[in-house]
Amino acid sequence: MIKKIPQDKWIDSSLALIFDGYDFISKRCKRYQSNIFQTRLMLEKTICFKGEEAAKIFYDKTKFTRKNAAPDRVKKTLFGEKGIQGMDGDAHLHRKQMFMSLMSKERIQEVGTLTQKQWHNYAKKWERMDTIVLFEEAREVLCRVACTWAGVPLEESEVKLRSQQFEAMIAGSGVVGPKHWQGRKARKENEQWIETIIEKVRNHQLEVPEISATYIFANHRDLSGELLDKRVAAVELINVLRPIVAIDRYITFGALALHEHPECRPKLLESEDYLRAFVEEIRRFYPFFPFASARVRQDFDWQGYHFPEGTRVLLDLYGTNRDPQSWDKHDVFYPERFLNFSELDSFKFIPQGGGDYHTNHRCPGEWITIELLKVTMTFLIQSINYNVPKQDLRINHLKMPTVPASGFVIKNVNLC
Ligand code: HEM
Ligand code: MYR
Repeated sequence: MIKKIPQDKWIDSSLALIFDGYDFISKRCKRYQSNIFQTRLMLEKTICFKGEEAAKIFYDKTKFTRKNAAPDRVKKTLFGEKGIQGMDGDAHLHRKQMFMSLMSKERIQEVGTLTQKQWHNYAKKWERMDTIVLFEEAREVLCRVACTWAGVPLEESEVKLRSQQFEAMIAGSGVVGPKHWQGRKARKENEQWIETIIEKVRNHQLEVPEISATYIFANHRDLSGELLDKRVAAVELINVLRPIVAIDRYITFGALALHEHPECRPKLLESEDYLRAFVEEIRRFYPFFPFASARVRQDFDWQGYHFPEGTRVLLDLYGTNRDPQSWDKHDVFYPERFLNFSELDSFKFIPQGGGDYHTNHRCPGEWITIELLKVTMTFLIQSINYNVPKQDLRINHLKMPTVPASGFVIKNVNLC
């Protein structure tokens, strides 16, 4: 028997999404006593669901497609157009391989080492500064790291502009109003910059290392043997640069976690396993990527509910990571939970998506994210002393994406 999916009573809930932010899906799941409900977003019927079982079906490629799944406003800011996020089938597998080829152990270690060096350079500068906003500094550090690692030349005079452009694309994706339009503008300008670099590599005006993303993407051929359109190559290269810069938010959350849980500090230095667990708990606990979107490929039934072809579906990533049905003490920051956690095939821990890296849309940058967080937490504990003055550290859940209000201010920095 087909069960009726609980329906949100409003004609359109787009405004509610903006007002409820990260808690939009969880709040309604609670209201309807259900892990699934139907609503209208941007005037379109949308099924929202959360939890481990929902994530398992969401990553079944026979049931869902990514074509035309992301909202236009997200494509115009965060993702770009005609990039990997909207691809399916063999074309997606082939494009995904291009990203996965960057993720060898050596290359990940390299991005970690670059980050370590940049933190030390910045710390020397901080010793002469009165007040440091970690979120803003991390953005620049990561922009330098991302460009160096990916083979994108970055003039010293450009660092601020480019890091701000990446931030604008990220910050503009989940909001309405001027910030959103700044995000669109930043994407246009950033794409032009990267397109020129792709062109220069192709006509040998610019030499970049053969292992770099810039070289690999500029020379990548699609399944028909054609080079990527230069705009698409730029969109994909930005899909490497921008998310590395986006780690600035996790870093800021990580610094907050260290501040609020000082008892973790000695354990972090003693044990590599604890460090990893702490980093995983940062990714589970703090709100970052709220939902993933897809469309129903063809009609099917799941747990007695009917999913009609073409319907947009949102999977609540944040709500799944904090789902009380999957997690003890779901609302408590408790790194120990990850000491005995097997991530393999887990659909309950999905901060960067779920399923298989090669064949599905799971984030190929998870290892880089983990490595840079490990390096940064170690740096904050081992390499500098600092004070944390009184400030507004609240995390506004209505803002997507969010970060502690003050950006995490530190003072009196000394290199140890
Ligand atoms: C996909 C989150 C860092 C590159 C994704 C997805 C999420 C995500 C939720 C989509 C999963 C889905 O659609 O099912 C994050 C977060 C990051 C991060 C929170 C932390 C800053 C990175 C990094 C890189 C990266 C460092 C690259 C160096 C990508 C790409 C995709 C993706 C290319 C598209 C994959 C596909 O469609 O097959 N990420 N990511 N991300 N991420 Fe990340
Ligand atoms: C990246 O740059 O790809 C990494 C993380 C960015 C997170 C930004 C959160 C965006 C909020 C709205 C997205 C809604 C997707 C359906």
